[in-house]
Amino acid sequence: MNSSELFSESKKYMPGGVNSPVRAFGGVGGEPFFTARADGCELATCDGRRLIDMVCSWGPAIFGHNHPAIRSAVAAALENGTSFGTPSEAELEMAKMITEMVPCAQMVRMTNSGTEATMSCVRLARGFTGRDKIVKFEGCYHGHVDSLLVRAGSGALTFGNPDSAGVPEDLAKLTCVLDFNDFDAAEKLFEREGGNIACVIMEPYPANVGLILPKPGFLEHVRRLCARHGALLIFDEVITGFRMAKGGAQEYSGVTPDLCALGKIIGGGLPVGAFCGRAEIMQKLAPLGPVYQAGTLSGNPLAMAAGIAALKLIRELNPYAELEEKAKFLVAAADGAARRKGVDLQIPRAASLFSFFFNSEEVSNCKIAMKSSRELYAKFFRSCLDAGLYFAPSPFEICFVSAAHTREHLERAAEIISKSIASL
Ligand code: KE4
Repeated sequence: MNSSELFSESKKYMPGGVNSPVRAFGGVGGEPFFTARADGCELATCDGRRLIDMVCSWGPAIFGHNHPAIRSAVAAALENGTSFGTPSEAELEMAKMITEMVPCAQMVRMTNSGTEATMSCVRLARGFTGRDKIVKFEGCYHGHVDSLLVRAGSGALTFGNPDSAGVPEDLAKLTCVLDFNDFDAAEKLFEREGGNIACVIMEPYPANVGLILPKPGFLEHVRRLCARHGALLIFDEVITGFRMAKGGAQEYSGVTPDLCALGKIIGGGLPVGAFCGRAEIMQKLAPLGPVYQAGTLSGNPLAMAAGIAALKLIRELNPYAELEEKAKFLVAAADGAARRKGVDLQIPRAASLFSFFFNSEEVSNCKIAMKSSRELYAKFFRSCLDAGLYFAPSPFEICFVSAAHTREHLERAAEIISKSIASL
């Protein structure tokens, strides 16, 4: 079957025909393609097309798809079975690597997704502080956790339900929402509620409304407010972890949180999340402490093998300077084309992360991001896709480059980007 046939059949069995909403192309219109296989920076679709992939499975494929080192590590682990439900050596190796590479990590707990990781961080912060209120920033997406699906980003924003149905009002009211980069609002909230706040959870570089850059001093400001009022600072580094630098956004910014959620890259493409932080906090977790958290497949041997192989590649290749140069090259191509065309296009970039806002205003928070033209993004997306370049099917996501994007891929991508912008 081709993608269209697969999609219409899939819609009979899966809501929207997908297992995750953003994949349905609702943010850009049209029908999604189905992928048959992925190698390096290319996707082979069920329609016989080969696409240059700028989504990279939403972040995990930092070394490209189907990397031989990751594939062989999983194959070797498979010889020993798929799941034990007991402690295994690979979990120890993964925990050691994370504690060595992530500045805040003194102890680690593995999960099966980023959502589980952020959910566990919030519960742990509430258990550690004995407080109920939590703080997040509008547009930040932390997975589909009830208490965090409040003015959330990513697919929640794309589909116009940043406050998801099914979240009880009595729960949502414990979540205070601030505008990102609003120093005064954060200060005033803590003056009013400081003693009741268990934690602030934030994407240090929000990447689920498109990319928003923290203003100079903002991360430090939030860090100081938390310390002053006895609240924990949680960095959701599911995207930025191991993506911006070996030590993620906390290395890149120099700001160290109390807890950190991880995912994506640490799974090497298999389902993995993790959370980590100060030992005195992590030791509140069962079986040592009163905060319960668990998972049948947490630390799964195949997922550990894939993640360990990915982290070994990071140690060996240190890809960050190269990834940043690739991002700069594509940003420059898009910026030049937009100026020649006379179209308003903001392209924020930090390390190798970047996104496109068709907007005349610099985007410093979610409200400004929402003023961006969805129509122009959809036209840009479709034009690129028709020419063989796949960007995220939503204006509220970001672009991911990989170590597998060659000079030829980048030059082809730049050419497609330029022509697509010229055609708007
Ligand atoms: P998962 O539960 O999807 O593994 O992770 C949730 C999550 C948590 N925190 C951040 C900062 C995230 O970006 C995510 C998930 N990212 C989205 C894309 N922006 C995953 C793609 C999807 O939902 O299909």
